[in-house]
Amino acid sequence: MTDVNWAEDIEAKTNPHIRAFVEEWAAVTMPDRVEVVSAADDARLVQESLADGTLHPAGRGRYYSRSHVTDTARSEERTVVATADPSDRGVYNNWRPAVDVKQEVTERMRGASRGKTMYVIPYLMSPPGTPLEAYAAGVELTDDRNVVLQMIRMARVGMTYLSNLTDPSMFVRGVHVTGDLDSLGQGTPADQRLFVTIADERMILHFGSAYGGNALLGKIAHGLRLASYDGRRSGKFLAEQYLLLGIVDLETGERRHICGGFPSASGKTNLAMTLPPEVLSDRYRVEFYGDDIAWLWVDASGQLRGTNPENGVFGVAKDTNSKTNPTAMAAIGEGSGAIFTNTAYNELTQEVWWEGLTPEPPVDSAGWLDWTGAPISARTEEHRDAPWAHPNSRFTISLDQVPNIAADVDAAEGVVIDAVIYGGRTRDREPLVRAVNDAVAGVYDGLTLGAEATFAAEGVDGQLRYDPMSMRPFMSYAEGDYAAHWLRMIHEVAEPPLFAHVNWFQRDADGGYLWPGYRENLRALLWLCDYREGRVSGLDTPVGVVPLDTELDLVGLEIEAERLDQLLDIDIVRWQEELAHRVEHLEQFARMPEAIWAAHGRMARALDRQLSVVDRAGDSDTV
Ligand code: SPV
Ligand code: MN
Repeated sequence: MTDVNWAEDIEAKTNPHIRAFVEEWAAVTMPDRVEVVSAADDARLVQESLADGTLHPAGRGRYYSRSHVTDTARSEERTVVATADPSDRGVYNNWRPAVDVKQEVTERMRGASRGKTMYVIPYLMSPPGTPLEAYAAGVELTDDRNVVLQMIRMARVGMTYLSNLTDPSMFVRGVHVTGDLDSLGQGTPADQRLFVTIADERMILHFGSAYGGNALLGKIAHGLRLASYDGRRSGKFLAEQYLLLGIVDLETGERRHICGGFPSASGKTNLAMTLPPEVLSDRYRVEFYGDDIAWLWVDASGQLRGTNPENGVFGVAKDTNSKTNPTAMAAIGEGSGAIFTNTAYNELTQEVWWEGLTPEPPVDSAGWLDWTGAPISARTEEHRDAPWAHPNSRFTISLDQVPNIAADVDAAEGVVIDAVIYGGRTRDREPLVRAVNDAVAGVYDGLTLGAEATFAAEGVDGQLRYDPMSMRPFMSYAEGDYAAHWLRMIHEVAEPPLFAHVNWFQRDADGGYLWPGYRENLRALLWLCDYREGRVSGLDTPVGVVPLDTELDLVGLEIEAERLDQLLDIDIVRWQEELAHRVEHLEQFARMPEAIWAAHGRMARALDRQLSVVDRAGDSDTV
C-alpha cells in the first residue's frame, strides 16, 4: 500500500474496528490506494468512471456500463455458505467448513488488488433506527469503482450511518476482489470464482466477479444469506427474498401491506411496482416499498412488521416497458442517476435498448452496439438473431426515483404486514388466487413454492422446480431449521397475516394466458384484502379459499365466465399428483417440523375426501 491517507479520514479513525478490518484485508489484497466513500462522492466517482470509459453517458443523468462477457449473472454453483457448525449444512446452501473455505478464498485474493484502489464502503441495510439496525451495518471493501456506484444506489452508504453503532465492532465484514476476469476459467472445472458467506463470523468474501449479487455484498449476501442466519441465531427476525407493497383505498382510507415471495422470472419486480388498473385508479393507490428483500419482525404488541433493507432497485431490463412496468419506466428517466448494465447502447445517440422495450429493435442500426460492445451493423448472418441486450441486463436506481414510493418507506417502525403471498409460474392447477387461512398451512405453502421447470432451470416437465419461500439460492442454514424458525416467529404474532398463493400464468388449451396479468393482478390482491376484512367469504376448497366469481372486482375487464371458472378452478387429481411430489421435496430436508407434515397431511386428507364426494356424485373431478 503506497498511500495510507484513508487512515487520516477522521470518521474511519473513530471506529478502530473498521480501521483494523481495512488494514487486515489491505495487507492481503495489496491495493495501491485505499479510499473511504460515501453517497456524497457519487458525482465525483461518476466523473472518474466516465473519464476512464467504465461508464458511458446514457442521456442526461443516466449511465451505461458493460460487464466482462464471462461475468453477467449471479453464480449459484460457486456460492458457498460456511460456518463452524456442520449441522448448518442444508440441501441448497453448498455448506462447507469455514476454516477450509476461508483459507481457499483468502489465497485467491492475495495480491489480487495490486494496481487498484480499494474502496471502503460503509453501509446500512434497512432504514436507520429500525429494531434490526444492529444487524444492518456493514463495511464492504471492493476494488471496483462501478461496484461503489451500484452500492450507493442500492444501500445507504456513508460512515455517518455507522457512527452510532451500539457495539462498534458489530458490522458485517465484506471483502470483494474482482480478480483477473480474463483468466478465471468461469464455468469450467477449473473455475476460480468463489463467493463465500461465513455466516457465523458475519463475514462475506467474494472473489472473481464484478456483477450484481456476486459483487454488491449488501444485497443478497448480507441482506439475505447473512441476515437470515442472524435472524435465526438472534431469534428476532426473518430475512426473505420478498417484495413489499402497500394498497391504499382512497375512499375509505384503509391501508394494507402485502409482502411475498416469487421464484425468478415469476414477475416479482413488475408486481412490486404495479399500479392499479386504469379504471380503478381513482379508487386505489398502490405504494412501492421494495422489489427484492423484506426483513420481518414481531413488534412489542405482537404485530408482524416489515421493512425493505435496500435503498434501490437492481431490476431486470429485459421486457420492461410501459405495459409491463410503467413505474420502472418512469423511474429510469433522464436525471434519475440510473445505471444500465449490459443492455444495448447507441454510441451516437447515447440511447439504451433491450428486448421487449419496444416490439422491434430500432430500425436504424447506426451507432448501436450489442451488450458485448459489438456493432449491430457489422453482424454476420450467423449472429443476425442474437439478442442485442443480455437477458440478465439490468437497471439500477435508488428508491427515491420510484414515483409511487411509499411516504413511510423509511419508517423506523416498518409497516404492519397484513398478507404474505407466494406465487410461481404454473400453467395449470394453481388458481388465480387462493387464501390459506391457517398460518402454519401458509408456511407449508411457502415451503412448497415452485415454478415450472424452464430451460434456464432444468427439471422434469410438469413438475415444479421447488424454491422454498423463493429462498432456494439464499438459504444459509438447514431447511428444516429454517421452517422451525418461521413457525416460531409466526407463533409470536398475535394476529398472523393472511397467507395466500397467486398465479398469473395459467394457460388455455392453445397455450395462451388465461389472465391478462400486469396491472390487472391488483384485482386478486383486492379480493385478499376484502377476504381479510370479512367482506367476502369465498369458496372453501381442500387447498384454500378461492373467490366466488361474483366477488372479484372485474369492472372494466372483459373476461368470459368460462375463462373465469377455469382461473378459479381446483383440479383435485392434479393437486393429488402435486402432493406426491411435495412428499419427495420435503423428505429431503433434515429436521422438517412435524407441524409442516401435519399441514401437508390435512391438505392430502381434504383432497381425498373431496375426491370421494365427487366420485359419489358421479360429477367431474373439480370443485
Ligand atoms: C436475484 O438474482 O435474485 C437478484 C439479482 O436479486 S442479484 O443481486 O444479482 O442476485
Ligand atoms: Mn432477487
